[in-house]
Amino acid sequence: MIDARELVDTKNSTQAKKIFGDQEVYEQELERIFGRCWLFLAHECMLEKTGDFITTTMAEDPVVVTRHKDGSINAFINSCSHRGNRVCTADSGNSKSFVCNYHGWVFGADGSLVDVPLAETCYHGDIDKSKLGLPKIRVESYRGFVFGCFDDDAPSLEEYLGDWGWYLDTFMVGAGEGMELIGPPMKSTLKCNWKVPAENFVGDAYHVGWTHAAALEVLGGELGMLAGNTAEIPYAQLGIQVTTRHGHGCGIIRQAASSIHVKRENYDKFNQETIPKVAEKLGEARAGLFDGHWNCTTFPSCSFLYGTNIFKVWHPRGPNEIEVWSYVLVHKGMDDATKKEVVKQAARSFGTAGTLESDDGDNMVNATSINQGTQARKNRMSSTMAHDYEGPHPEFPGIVGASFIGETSYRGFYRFYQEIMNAESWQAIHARDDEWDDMFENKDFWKNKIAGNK
Ligand code: UNU
Ligand code: FES
Ligand code: FE
Repeated sequence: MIDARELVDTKNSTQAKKIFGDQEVYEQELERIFGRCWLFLAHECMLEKTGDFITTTMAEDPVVVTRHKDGSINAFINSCSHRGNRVCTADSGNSKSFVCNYHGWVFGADGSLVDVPLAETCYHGDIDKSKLGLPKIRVESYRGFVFGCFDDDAPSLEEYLGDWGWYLDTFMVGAGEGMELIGPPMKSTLKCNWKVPAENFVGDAYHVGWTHAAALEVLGGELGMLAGNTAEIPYAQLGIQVTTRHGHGCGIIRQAASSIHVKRENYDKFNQETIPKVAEKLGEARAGLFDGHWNCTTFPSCSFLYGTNIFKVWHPRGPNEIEVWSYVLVHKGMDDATKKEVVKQAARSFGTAGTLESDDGDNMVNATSINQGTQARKNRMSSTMAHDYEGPHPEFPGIVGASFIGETSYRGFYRFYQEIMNAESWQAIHARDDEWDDMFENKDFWKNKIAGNK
């Protein structure tokens, strides 16, 4: 077992370069992170009717997710209890049952074993189907987003999200009718470690003006001014960064939701009409964030850009490879023309062949491989930006950084990474609920800043 305090130094905000490629680190992540956290599976809109199913993976384990006739959503590992072959080979569909391709065992939508060929003649009736169902994975939904968890000791999904739910509600509840995900997902493979895009989405607005400079110059829009990092910009007034108890977090650039859409009339109109509804439902603090552009990661590997509305899951495939699954987020209350506009704009920027997607892919792949050089991997990386410019905020939950460009949410992501990599159990994590934010030492940062602004 690796002591994660070597991998992450929370005091000096550094990480060992080897966290991006080391096999032993990766094996520990599979058990301690992917084996114990809530992982995104699907949206309920993909499982509306009895018998609807999708297949996905939780880390490297293939999983079937189904809508059962009692209305419940079920998930189980896509592996037959006879000799282990897949019981479902489709990406999605509607079916009463799943028949293993190898010897023909038949499973119901709740994973129960319902039929075994030659049960009377060749098993001589001596087989107890009730004991051979597919073991169920915990499934819970938050605002229609369905997650699964292998660990019975994990907190409920709502507790796991914690303060992060307050932020998610801005768009998942604020607009009134909820959100949905447009699939099937665009899929691609990247030769990178899963944490490189996860940390990028949780907290990297720093790269936007540099990595995406050429794209932003072409696009113009509200973020055009970031291109090249040369314009005089009141960075501290344009947004915030957030981290929460279990590593989830975001960066929010105010009034920039549609900034990288080329065609945006419908979406802008939707946003302006919706802001007063958000204020009424949730109050002014969140109404003020509704037309922001958000980069987000729900720990460990579910990331999205609200505004651009791409929603991504980084499925690990070894320490040096991921599958990227990209969906598009839309509001249920949008009319079809607006939904279509949003889907097109999300795909052209951050779909598999998106313009900004390919800017990022190059960085993801290189950061992974160069950090694994025989000598390089002995060194460390840093995430220290603005480490005194953050703290608890009177309006916004979690720990809040002073600008959208900072590394508060990087630090929070790796703080929790260290904690869960070392924790024996979820009980050990709960025991630290009151002290989790000790590393963010400037407790009066916002109090002083707000007093100073008055
Ligand atoms: O590349 C990103 N994560 C990004 C791009 C974030 C905000 C705006 C544009
Ligand atoms: Fe950030 Fe080099 S400047 S990785
Ligand atoms: Fe990017």
